[in-house]
Amino acid sequence: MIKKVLVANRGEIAVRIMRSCREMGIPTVAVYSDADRSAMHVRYADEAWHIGPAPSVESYLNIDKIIQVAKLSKADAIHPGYGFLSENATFSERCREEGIEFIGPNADAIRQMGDKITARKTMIAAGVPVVPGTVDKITDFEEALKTIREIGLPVMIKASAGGGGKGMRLVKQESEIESSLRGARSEAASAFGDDAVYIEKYIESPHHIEFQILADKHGNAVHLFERECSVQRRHQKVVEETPSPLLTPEVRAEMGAHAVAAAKACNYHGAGTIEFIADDNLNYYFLEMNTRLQVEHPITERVVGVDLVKEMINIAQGEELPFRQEDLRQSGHAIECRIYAEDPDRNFMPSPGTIRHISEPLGLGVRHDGYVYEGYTIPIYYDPMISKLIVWDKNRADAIERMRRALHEYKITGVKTSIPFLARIMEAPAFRSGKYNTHFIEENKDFLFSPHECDGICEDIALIAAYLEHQHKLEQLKTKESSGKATINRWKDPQRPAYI
Ligand code: MV4
Repeated sequence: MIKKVLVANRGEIAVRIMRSCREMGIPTVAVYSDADRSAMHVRYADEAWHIGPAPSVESYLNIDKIIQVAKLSKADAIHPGYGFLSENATFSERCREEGIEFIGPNADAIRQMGDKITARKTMIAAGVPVVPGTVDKITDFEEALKTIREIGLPVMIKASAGGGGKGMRLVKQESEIESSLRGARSEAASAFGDDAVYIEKYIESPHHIEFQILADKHGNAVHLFERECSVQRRHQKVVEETPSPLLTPEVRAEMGAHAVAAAKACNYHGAGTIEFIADDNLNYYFLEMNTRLQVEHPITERVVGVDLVKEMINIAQGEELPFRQEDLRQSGHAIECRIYAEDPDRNFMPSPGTIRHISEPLGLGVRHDGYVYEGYTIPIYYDPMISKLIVWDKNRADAIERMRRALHEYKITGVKTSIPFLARIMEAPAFRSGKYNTHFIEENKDFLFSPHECDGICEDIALIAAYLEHQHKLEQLKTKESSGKATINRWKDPQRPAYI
């Protein structure tokens, strides 16, 4: 049994993992950099250890330091969260060598899925549909030309060591093949230290649909249905929802079975995600597997009723999955919005700074996974995501209204945020109809970026006006009190602004 968990991460995900640990009665260890001395995960944990300077390579990516802290603090397991060391095979391996349980898959599965050419081969062998394209890496022009003539233009040249949109080239004409191949290979070599590339047919207007899976160490695996993640900007997810408005029950069941087959094909254990791209006609293909807990996991938790972090911990300590596939159902609809400290009106420039005021949305069907507080300064060194807002309701239309309400309640001043932009997405007819694909933001930019009343700056002005009015009233009351004429209790003043 796991006795103490070191969380090798920061921000909202570190706090979220520690919450499950606390519910399970497992003490937690935080690690933190110079930039995170006053961070929420440091305050939440049962103990916290400093691991180095602000830059990630010297702190949250420093394997030796983290292993050293695990030993000194007597943590017998490490949860890596997402990002940082979460998909680092060497780290998973090192934990095992040191007798520390890595709460995630073993090194072989991470390596096998991290290399996209190997992943494609594994999926083909397991009968999972992959995007038409090459099985082996492509090195020379003649080879590339032959393949491309077989599968037809347009194609994508992708780095085998890439993923998540890194190291990709779209090729529309034969004349572009030579330079794209050379460019993709040298980019892959410098970015990943591996110049292997492969070619896939380009799927026009795709939907990004991913299946959550859980697998234990006894050969049991289930899927927890899908997430639709087609609202993206520069390969950065913005809104996710489940169930996908695109899928039919039949296709969902079929894709789920393929997702389970994919997990079994790499002897997977832990939580993982099988990414597919699907076209409007519901043709779907395996894209890649993410061997970690994902940012958007809470929508699955809400609709399926499972705490994924608890399941990961139980799997790591050798337990069998507590449910079979037929025990799992999707109930209602969940949507997640990622709130970033960035300015949608200035091309999403990062907007680091100090949180002056925050009032978080609450109420029926709302979950807010965050880590910032009033007076907290968002460091420039890490991802600018402030929090995730997750709502649930019985159906999609009601969930959208609930998200609109929650975004309306959410007030942050001090930094610019993507909240007004997200509110606009909830109002976009293309989103509301459910008929959107990965080009949604690009195709709806006129609607999404047109000026409209009371977002951003207007909210700030309203807040300042309410505050000044309140101050003015207090001054009046003070004057009356000092002259002995006060008649009302200032705290019961019905004119008092609600949120000051
Ligand atoms: C593709 C594709 C079209 N055809 N592969 C982008 C992220 C990475 N996971 C794979 N990506 C894509 N791969 C083929 N063969 C289009 C994309 C793509 C995309 C995929 C999902 C969500 C948003 C996207 C935005 C642009 C391109």
